[in-house]
Amino acid sequence: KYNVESFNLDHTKVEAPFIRLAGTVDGANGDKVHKYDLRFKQPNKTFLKMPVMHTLEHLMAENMRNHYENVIDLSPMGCQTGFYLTVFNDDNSENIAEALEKTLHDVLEATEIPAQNEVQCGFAKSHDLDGAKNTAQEMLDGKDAWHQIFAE
Ligand code: HCS
Repeated sequence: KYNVESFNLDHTKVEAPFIRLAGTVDGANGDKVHKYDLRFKQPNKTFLKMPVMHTLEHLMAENMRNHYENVIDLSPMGCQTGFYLTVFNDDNSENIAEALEKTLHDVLEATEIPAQNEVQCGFAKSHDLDGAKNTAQEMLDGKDAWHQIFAE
């Protein structure tokens, strides 16, 4: 049985913000799929409001792929403290940090939200561009600590 890695992480011991390689799955043909935990908020202390998360998801899902070609998916965590980024064949979180930094700068520059319409999105009213920008700035401000996952 493949277990849910996150259920085995002690969320009281981590210190957000951070980037964490959360798991790797070997494909049958030699490719590896890596799942990263991009943690923006401290678990059980703070959280991202849904419209903010949603706008960050749209902007990051679109812009991350311009900076980094191995993206499979970027999706919000249900606990509203961060995102999962799933990629092919790259277990070096430095590369992820580099792409995330560029992507968050794109969020700061954004003038519109990609796919914010009822054809392309399932809850087009639930967005917050200013909130997403504030969160992107906050995440960038914590960049020097992205490599440190656990509190000392
Ligand atoms: N999580 C999706 C985008 C949905 S709006 C993706 O492809 O990264």
